[in-house]
Amino acid sequence: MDEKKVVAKKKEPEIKDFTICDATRQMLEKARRDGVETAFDRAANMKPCPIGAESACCKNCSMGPCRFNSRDPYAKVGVCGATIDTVQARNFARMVATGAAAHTDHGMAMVDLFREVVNGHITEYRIKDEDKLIKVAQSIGIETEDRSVKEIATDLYEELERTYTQVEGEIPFAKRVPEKTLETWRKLGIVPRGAMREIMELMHRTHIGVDQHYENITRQSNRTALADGWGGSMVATEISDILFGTPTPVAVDVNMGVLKEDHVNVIIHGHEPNMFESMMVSVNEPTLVQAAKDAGAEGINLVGMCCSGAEMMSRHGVPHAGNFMSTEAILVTGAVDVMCVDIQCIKQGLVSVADCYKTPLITTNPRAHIEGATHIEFDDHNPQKCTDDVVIKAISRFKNRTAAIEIPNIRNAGVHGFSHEYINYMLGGSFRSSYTPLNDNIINGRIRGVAGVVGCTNPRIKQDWAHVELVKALIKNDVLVLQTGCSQISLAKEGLCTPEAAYLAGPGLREVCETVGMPPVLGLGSCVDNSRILIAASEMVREGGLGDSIADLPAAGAAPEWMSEKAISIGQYFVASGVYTVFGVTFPIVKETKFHKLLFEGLEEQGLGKWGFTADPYEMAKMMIAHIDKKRQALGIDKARDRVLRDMSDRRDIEAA
Ligand code: SF4
Ligand code: MSK
Repeated sequence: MDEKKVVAKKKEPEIKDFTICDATRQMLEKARRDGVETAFDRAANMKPCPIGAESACCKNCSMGPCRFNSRDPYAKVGVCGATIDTVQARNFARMVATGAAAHTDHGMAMVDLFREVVNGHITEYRIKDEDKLIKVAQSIGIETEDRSVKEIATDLYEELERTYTQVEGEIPFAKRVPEKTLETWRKLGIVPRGAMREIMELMHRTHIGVDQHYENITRQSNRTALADGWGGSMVATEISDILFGTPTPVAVDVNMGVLKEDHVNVIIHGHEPNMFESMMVSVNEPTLVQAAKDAGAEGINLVGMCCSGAEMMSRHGVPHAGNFMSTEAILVTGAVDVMCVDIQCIKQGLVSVADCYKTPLITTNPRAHIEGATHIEFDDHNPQKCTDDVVIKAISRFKNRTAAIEIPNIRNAGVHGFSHEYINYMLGGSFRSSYTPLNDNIINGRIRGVAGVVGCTNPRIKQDWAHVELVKALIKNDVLVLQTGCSQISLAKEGLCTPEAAYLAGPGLREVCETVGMPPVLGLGSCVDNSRILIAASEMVREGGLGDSIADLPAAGAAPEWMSEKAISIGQYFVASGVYTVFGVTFPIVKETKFHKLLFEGLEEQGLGKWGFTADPYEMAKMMIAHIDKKRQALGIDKARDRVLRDMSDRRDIEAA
């Protein structure tokens, strides 16, 4: 045998193991032929650091970094004496703080925009949904009778600014929290004051030598996460609805087949509605449409991705091309004439892929530049300047296209845009709009419970697979599924966001879906719109018959393919709101620790929800259903009931129970 060392050639990972999305798979195959690398390849080539994966290290000061042994986590302490519980609680808290900061900074930008619109300093946007303005104002005690829209709106932005800047007291939307849930929070001292204060205090507490009790750190993590869910995120959703319109169901196509070879294709990816609202104006601007035609195109085709896409789709019926793990792959089509991004979940790897296909990658937000991308700053006071420039760049790229075009011919129709207001209307009708039919159907057992299945896709797990298998198992067992973000797109691509998908549901849920004409999987929008699920849960409690707090509801949440720190903040605010929340892929702490026990058991004993973990979607479904059944039993609704027509006195009895 040759003396030379024989180096075994590393086996290339198989593309079929990366994703169940056929369009993404087709493009990953082309990428391999074209010699283009994506996050799927990098994930396959980069083994996750086992210590980091379990947060079993600390680098909060230069006496460290200190590493712990996850097999024997109490064998040693950090140089400063910090225990594994302190270190993990601090690491987890910093994830909550970052995720909450992302949502609240986005929400604050929406309030800034709202204020400028109300004061007449920005005229490109206006209040589109006055009805929603009035309802939101009323929900936090603002007088609306005999007052002008401007007066109500002025009071509303002044009040909602407190969500961010207030230093004492309770955030405005605490008024929407069911009484018993709020009582628990007050007892635990976790009602948020203002998001800036909570995030600042949490970061302070995680500095070396400050808060060194994992329970106390977690109390502040709860408070900060709640400032996100019931504060930053909820304000972002409500203001966006007021300014740009509350979503109502709309039929939309999803998947890469929404690209058009003979059009100038413009993709929006990120999270901020002000940017894509302006882009919608720019792509319809007659001079730009003419310029596109002069360049040989049939027109301009606007398409969304990730959460900007989910929001545009819900609100305006703009087609959606794919979720987080498809954003590099779509560039491989060669048909994207511009990808315009703003904030959050924008992979830096897009730069090199875009470069391979000569697609301009344009950053627009002052908070988010990317080395190698072109920056055209977006300004709310003159929004079209940026978006027009982006479209001009796209037209120029179309004219000079050199890349070979291959667009997967796959489009999946579906119905999206189920705001909590619409769920109310849909189930109750315009004369009796309420959550009564939903609660009744849960009480009589047709619907076993409600699950929120949300969150990202992640190259550490086959794209879309866990979302799809989990949701199929849930609806088969009569669990109604509410969705947001990238998860919603996973299910849309499988055709589960259509009323016809009711045939995959259990007999009870199927009957309800067929009666109402709704899909068994309801898409509510972007990841910020998880706040819609909180409001729906509060409405269910308020409606009566399902307990007094969110923790009493036969409900559960899941993020089976999560990857971002925002997901951790979302998970924590669902847990702190009373929801059993199960994550997949990995859970970033060591199992055999007191901190783990606190998150997975202790919080529930305090009257909140709790965390769960499994990477297996079938096991996840079982865990969620077991929890739903436990709650049904506690409510005394676990026995199958015959349908009875209830009169008012029956209803009063249910409410009193
Ligand atoms: Fe180590 Fe303590 Fe410094 Fe963390 S804070 S790096 S545990 S010495
Ligand atoms: S974009 S946070 S990958 S849902 Fe909201 Fe999708 Fe997760 Fe980002």
